Parts: sequence; structure tokens; C-alpha cells
Amino acid sequence: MSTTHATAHVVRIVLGDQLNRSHSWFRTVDPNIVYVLAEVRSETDYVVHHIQKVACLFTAMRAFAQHLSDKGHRVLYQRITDTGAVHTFGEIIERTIEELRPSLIQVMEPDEWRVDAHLRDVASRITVPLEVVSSEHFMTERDELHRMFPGKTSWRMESFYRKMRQRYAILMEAGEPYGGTWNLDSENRRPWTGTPAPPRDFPISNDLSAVVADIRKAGVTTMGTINELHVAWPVTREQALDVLSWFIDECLPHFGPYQDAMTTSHATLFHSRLSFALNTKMLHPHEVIRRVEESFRSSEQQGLIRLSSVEGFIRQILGWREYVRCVYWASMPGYATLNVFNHNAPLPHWFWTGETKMACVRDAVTSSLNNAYAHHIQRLMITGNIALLLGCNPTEVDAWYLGVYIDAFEWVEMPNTRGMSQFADGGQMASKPYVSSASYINRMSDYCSQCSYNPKLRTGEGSCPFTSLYWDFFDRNRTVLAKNHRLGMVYRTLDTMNNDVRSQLLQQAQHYRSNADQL
Ligand code: FAD
Ligand code: DLZ
Ligand code: SF4
Repeated sequence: MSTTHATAHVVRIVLGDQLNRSHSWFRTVDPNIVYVLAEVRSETDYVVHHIQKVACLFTAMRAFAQHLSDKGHRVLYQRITDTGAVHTFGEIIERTIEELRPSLIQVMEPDEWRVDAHLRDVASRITVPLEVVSSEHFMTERDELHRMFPGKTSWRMESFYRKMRQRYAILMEAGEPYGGTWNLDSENRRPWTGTPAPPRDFPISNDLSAVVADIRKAGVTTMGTINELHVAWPVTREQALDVLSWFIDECLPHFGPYQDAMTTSHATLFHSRLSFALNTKMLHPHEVIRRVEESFRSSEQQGLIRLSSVEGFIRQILGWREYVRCVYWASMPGYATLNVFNHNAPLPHWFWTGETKMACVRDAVTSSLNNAYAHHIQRLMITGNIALLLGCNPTEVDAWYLGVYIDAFEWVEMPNTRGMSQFADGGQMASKPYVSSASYINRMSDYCSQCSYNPKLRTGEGSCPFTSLYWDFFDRNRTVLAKNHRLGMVYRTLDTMNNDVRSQLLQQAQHYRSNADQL
């Protein structure tokens, strides 16, 4: 890579999650423009990240810089171990100004409020103008919700999603949703009992030992484990495209019905594992959606791929992914402090070790620590569920999710965690809290048959913690939740419960909450 110190007219900073080869910046090669990428401690240390996340991100950044250099662009790349390395984006910019004397600094709009605020602060201090351009990645603008729903302060994903389908003519026919229905979520709730067969081998295995050595040498604190010779995440666009093809061939036909299924025998089942490639912008959401829709339409005659799978998958990307980003930008920075239930319990130690007797939590946490991954329903209905039922502090919950997952960047992590999963925003995103007792987990997984607890027991020795904690959660949060019309049935059941039964449930829950570390 070029490290020339000749001057440059323009310096363009590329952040670690902006690895978009198709960005208009890269269309022409100009010797007056220098691209800067940097491994910096401000980003490795704002939370304790999973080792796979840092290793994959650095590898993807290095590969991207090499790609730009191969195309003839001038590139400056700072490795975390470089002598004299500086460790904030501001210092990188200041040093670059000193060395290259540019007349303009450009950045693509960052996706996190924290970095956005930092860059605004830097812009106010430096003498060279700092210009922010679009990352050309998302299918909406940051302030989309205000334009889509003027005057509203809470927004539902479903109306957003329908507008997006219409705007981009995705799964539409003559102005109507393809097949006559917008949302086939009700068809996406089958448990998996061994058939259909799980997908064949994932196409990616990377040797990341060199970059892991750099991370360790630099003394970055990380969590989780890594088999550094075989890391199964895409780190280049080519690899990301291979994962997309693998997903379409191996997983998409079954994605819909088994989207919410959980099993100890397969960590990812029919999920795509595309989130890291999407969030680092190696793939564009529209191209993923297009490929999936095209493969559906071309297989339609043979009926290989169900509409519920295609619609379910597209809804995640065109709907949820864009929607949470818009919620983030419409609600920050205040969103990061919301805690409607005043939950303040610490996160139990087993979030960091997986050492719990609850088989469902053990599987979801162990997968998270070993793979930097858990699929959506594990994040929402296992780890998120137990954290909410135990009354954990949403800031601690946020930090765990932001660190542990390969795909975690605050713009997508926080609305999902603090909003959807912890309901800390009081219902800005979700119409009711996503909590469940043992019966849901037992129906959707094979966990309970392998557990020390009994999903059928509500109280007493060996009773499933989820069940007593579920009733306790609604009982103690009555003032916030009782008026929610979607919870009428829950409160009617609680109120007509035999007094002895209710107090035993609440006592059991109190016992579990006081001994959360021992669960
Ligand atoms: P698939 O199930 O194959 O879905 C396809 C794609 O749809 C994903 O790659 C992702 O880009 C998108 N998607 C699906 N659900 C969501 C969603 N709720 N919000 C945004 N995009 C979605 N996703 C992240 O990318 N980063 C996070 O930090 C993150 N944190 C989460 C925290 C919690 C508590 C919950 C409940 C969900 C979180 N999600 C997050 C959403 C979702 O769980 C992951 O996107 C998904 O598990 C990634 O795996 P996959 O690529 O195999 O997804
Ligand atoms: C997540 C992350 C990490 C761990 N390290 C770096 C880094 O060293 N350099 C960098 O440019 N980006 C990194 N990132 C991604 C940034 O945190 C991300 O670009 C911002 O938070 C904006 O979303
Ligand atoms: Fe989880 Fe309860 Fe089932 Fe055990 S019995 S796996 S704790 S839901």
C-alpha cells in the first residue's frame, strides 16, 4: 500500500464499517486524493468486543485498503501495532492534515451517533473544511421517519415496510403485494425437529492468525473465543457474494417456516449469516434483496422457494434493518438512556461464561461466545427475554450485545436491544414486551428436554425460571403496562389467579432474582 507523504488536495477517511467498493468515491482514480483507513483504540475500546469481531473487521479493512491500492488509488493505512500509531479518528485527521496538507477532508456519514459527534467536534477544531457525504449504502435517509410519518413520535415497522415495498417495487405486482398479502409472519413459526436437513457446508474459512497476533500484541481486551485458523465470516466482497449464493441455494427455501426455530444441534440453521457483510457495507441491501427476489421469481415455476421465505427474508432487510436505523437517528442521543422500568440489576456472570443450568440460555450464550453469533430469536426470546425478566440494567444489556456480536454496531444493536428486546423505550418500537414463559421456548426449541429445569413446573424445586419470572415481570411493572390493550389477557389471567398460586409464583421469582448468578 502506498504510504507516500507527497501532498494531496483531498483526504478521504474510510471508517471500518464503510467497505463499500461501489461507492462513487472509488469510480475514478485521482492522484490528488488520498484514502485513509486506520485501526484505532477509540474503536476497539469503546466496549469490550468479541475477538472474532475485531479480527474480522481489521482483516476486512486491510483487504479493502489493498483492493483500493490495487486499483491505483493512493491509500494510507494505520495498523494498530504501527510505531507512533494514534488512536482516535480526530488524531488521524490532524496527523493527515499535517503530513499531506490537503484543502479538504471528506468522510462518509458515520452510522453511530458517538462517531458522528466526534467528527463534528473535530470539524469545529481543524482549519481545513470537513465535508460529510452519503455512505450510499442505505435505502432510506437518516431522517426518513419524520418525512414518512410527519408529526408522529412512535412508528410501527409494518407501515414503514409497506411504504418501502411500494417505493422500491419489491415483491409487488400491479401496485399490490405479490400473492395478495404484505406480511406472511404467521407462516414463519415452525419448530425444527431434524427435517428438512440443515444447510450444507458454509463456504468460508479464513486463517486470521496474523491479525489476531496484532490484536493481542496491541493489548486490546476482547471477549469470546476464536479458532484463528478457521474463522467462518466473509472478509471480502467476493467472500460475501459466496455467502449470499450459499444462502440462496442452501437456506432460503426453508428460511421462512423455520425462522423462529431453535435447536442445540445447529447454531445458525437456515439463517443467512450476512449481517457482518451487510453492516460493513461489503454488500448492498438492495443487491441482496434483488438477488433473493430474482431467485424466487425464477424458481417460481418449480415452486422451490416459498413466498413466505422470500417475503420473510426481504422484510428483515428492507423492513427491520432500515427501520431500526431510522429509529436510531430519530431518537438519539436520548435513546441511550431510556429505562422505562427503572431496571438496575447487574447482568449475571453467566452472560460472560455460558455457565448456567438453563439449557436455552446456555446454548444461546455459548453460541454467542464461540461464534460471535446467535440468531434473531435466540437474541430476542432467550438472552433478551431472561435479561428483561431479571430486571437487568439496559445499559449493561446494550454493552453486552454491542460487544459480543460480529454484526453489532450501535445504530442496529441499540434499537433492537434497548427498544425491541428490553422495551426500555416504553413501546416506541414494540407494541408489547417480548417476554415469554417456558411454554413458548419449549414449543419452538429442543432445549427443555436437555435442561435441569422443568418447563411444566411453575414453582418449587426445579421449576423453570422463565415461568415465575414472567408473571413477576407483569406484576411488578403493572403501572407501565396495565393500560396496554395487547396485554389485557395477561393482566386478566394474573388478576383472576388464585391468591396462593400468585404469591407462590412471585416468591419463586423473587428467589430466582435474588440468586440470578446461580440460575
Ligand atoms: P438473517 O436471519 O438471515 O436475516 C437476514 C438479514 O436481515 C440480517 O443479516 C440483517 O441484516 C437483517 N435483519 C434481520 N433482523 C433484523 C433486525 N431486527 N434488525 C436489523 N436487521 C435485521 N442485527 C445486527 O445486524 N446487528 C446487531 O447488533 C443486532 N443486535 C440485535 C440485538 C437483539 C436483542 C436482537 C433481538 C436482534 C439484533 N439484531 C442485530 C437483528 C438480528 O438478530 C441479526 O441481524 C441477525 O441475527 C443476523 O444474522 P443473519 O445475518 O443470519 O440474519
Ligand atoms: C467496530 C470497529 C472496531 C473494533 N475497530 C475499528 C477501527 O479500528 N477502525 C475503524 O475505522 N473502525 C473500527 N470499527 C468500526 C467503527 O466503530 C465504526 O465505523 C463506527 O462506529 C461507525 O459506525
Ligand atoms: Fe429454558 Fe426453562 Fe426450557 Fe430450561 S426449562 S430450557 S430454562 S425454558
